[in-house]
Amino acid sequence: MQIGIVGLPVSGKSTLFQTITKTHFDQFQLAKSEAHHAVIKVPDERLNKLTEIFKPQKKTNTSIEFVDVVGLQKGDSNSAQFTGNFLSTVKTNDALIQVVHLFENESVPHPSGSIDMMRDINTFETEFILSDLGILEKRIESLHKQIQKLHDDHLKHELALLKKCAEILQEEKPLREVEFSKEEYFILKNYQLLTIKPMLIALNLDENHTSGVEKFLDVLVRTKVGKNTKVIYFFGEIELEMSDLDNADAKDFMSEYGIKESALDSIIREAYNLLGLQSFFTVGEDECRAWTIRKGMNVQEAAGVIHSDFYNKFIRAEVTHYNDFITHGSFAKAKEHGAWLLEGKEYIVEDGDIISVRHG
Ligand SMILES: Nc1nc2c(ncn2[C@@H]2O[C@H](COP(=O)(O)OP(=O)(O)OP(=O)(O)O)[C@@H](O)[C@H]2O)c(=O)[nH]1
Ligand SMILES: [Mg+2]
Repeated sequence: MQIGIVGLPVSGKSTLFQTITKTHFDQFQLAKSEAHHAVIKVPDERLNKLTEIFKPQKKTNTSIEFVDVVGLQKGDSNSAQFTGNFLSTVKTNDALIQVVHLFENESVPHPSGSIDMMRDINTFETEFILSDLGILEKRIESLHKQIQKLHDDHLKHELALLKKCAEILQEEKPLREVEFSKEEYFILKNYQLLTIKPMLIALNLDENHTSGVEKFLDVLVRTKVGKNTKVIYFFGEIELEMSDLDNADAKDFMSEYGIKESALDSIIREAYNLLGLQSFFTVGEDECRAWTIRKGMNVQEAAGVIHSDFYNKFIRAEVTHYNDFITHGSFAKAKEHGAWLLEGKEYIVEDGDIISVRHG
């Protein structure tokens, strides 16, 4: 899974990127015009606990790749200028985090001269909408021409869909809020549209906001947050300072500032929600591992994520939920209590299942 961090100039994108990836940029890296990539391990207390119990040789978390997307032109940000470089880096992400500049910092004033959450979010949305409209209109034109020659039903169907999307965008509505069928998504995927991507709005606050955050959230939730959009907030500067501390010190630091959840934790939680993801585990003496899959996948599909052979030669799967395993203390005890089950391929995996695949 790849998540792109986007936003207007000096909103705190690189600050957030460094915080969640525990990296530190020097001036040279900050000025670089390419995107920065980093893969982070998704922290999971349950995996830690399983590792304590099984003492495997290896522990493997699932991972998320974050991209600090650069390429927005600095200076006049009344209208953000999307360069080709920016667009090509954004297009490939599964979801986007939009950072919004709400911190007051005299040495880093907001490029537009004032702090205004709704203005910034709307500016950004408008640019995304215009970019998508540009792509769709070009394709609609060429489809018209093709259909005149070919009279192909698939193309007609596609044309109707693209026209519907263009109309929605013209009403200034992002496509992520629209309910599409599976087939429609499949067609639209080819166009790598921006407004169809799930969006996490991340409000970058300063220490004066540690109480009263609700004020910002209320406004947003009432006016802006439709389907496939979530809002989180973080304290860019404070959390960057904190990112070097070990867990215990970081907890103290957070409670000192009244910060309830770190940026990384809230981003992972909401990104999983937005993308409809969940984790399951495999355990053993050689490795304890967390795997990420989409909600609704059956156990044969989940087995295929581990290895394609497990999918092809799937027989059954032993399934015990993490909570039951912890409650009963072992698979044998879980089995006595009916919490260890042998499931067929139709079984729908639940978040936290511990799975062992039996295959041919
Ligand atoms: N006081 C304060 N300063 C912040 C905060 N977040 C970022 N800054 C400062 O704002 C400046 C810009 O932050 P960056 O993270 O580089 O912003 P960016 O969005 O990556 O900027 P560009 O990539 O240049 O568009 C830096 O000097 C940060 O130290 C914050 O929460 N509080
Ligand atoms: Mg930056």
